[in-house]
Amino acid sequence: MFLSVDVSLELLFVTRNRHKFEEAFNILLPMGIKLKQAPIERIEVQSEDLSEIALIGAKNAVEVLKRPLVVEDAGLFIKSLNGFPGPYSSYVYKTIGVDGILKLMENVNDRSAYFKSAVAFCSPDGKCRVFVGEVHGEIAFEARGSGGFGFDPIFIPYESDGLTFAEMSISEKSLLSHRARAFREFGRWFIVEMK
Ligand code: ITT
Repeated sequence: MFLSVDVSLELLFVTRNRHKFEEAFNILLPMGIKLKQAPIERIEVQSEDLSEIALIGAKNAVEVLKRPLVVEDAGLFIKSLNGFPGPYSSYVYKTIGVDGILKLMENVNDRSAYFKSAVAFCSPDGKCRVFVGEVHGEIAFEARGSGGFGFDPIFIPYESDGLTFAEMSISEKSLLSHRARAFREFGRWFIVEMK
């Protein structure tokens, strides 16, 4: 689908994760905001709070890049594992991965979980804001699908008729995802702010 929008607002997204970038790009473009990827490493402080992690990352990045930008911190929170891997999702994905999570969930009946995204915006004049989004669902019993990234093959959002995120197209995922909810909220605010 082609939408004719006047793309007049440009903004950096500091991330090395091309999947996150692609999702966010497609969410914001129809709102008239064009993201550019700044694939540099961001500062990731140790915290339980994704908003704090994203905000400190954005404050640090704006000092270096001196341009308006966003940083996103996201994670998967599994109820029966007391919220694990949560803020440690990136490290857990790289170490034990999807199979490791499925192993931890063997014989666990309560499979409820949610993804959360915190998007932090900062501009060089010192203005910063954080926007959050969540999607609730369940951990699958086995990995399914080849789309997406990270824990997508084992996450079934409640609103999806049983499909995992990895079985959806990027636009289907973005109808429901934590990232889409946080970035859309950011976009609505940013458009008004930039007028
Ligand atoms: P940057 O720090 O460079 O932005 P990252 O991949 O490390 O990239 P995060 O710390 O925000 O970014 O991501 C945490 C991990 O959580 C990510 O690597 C995935 O394993 C998982 N994750 C986050 N959002 C996800 C999504 O939409 N689908 C599947 N897994 C996701």
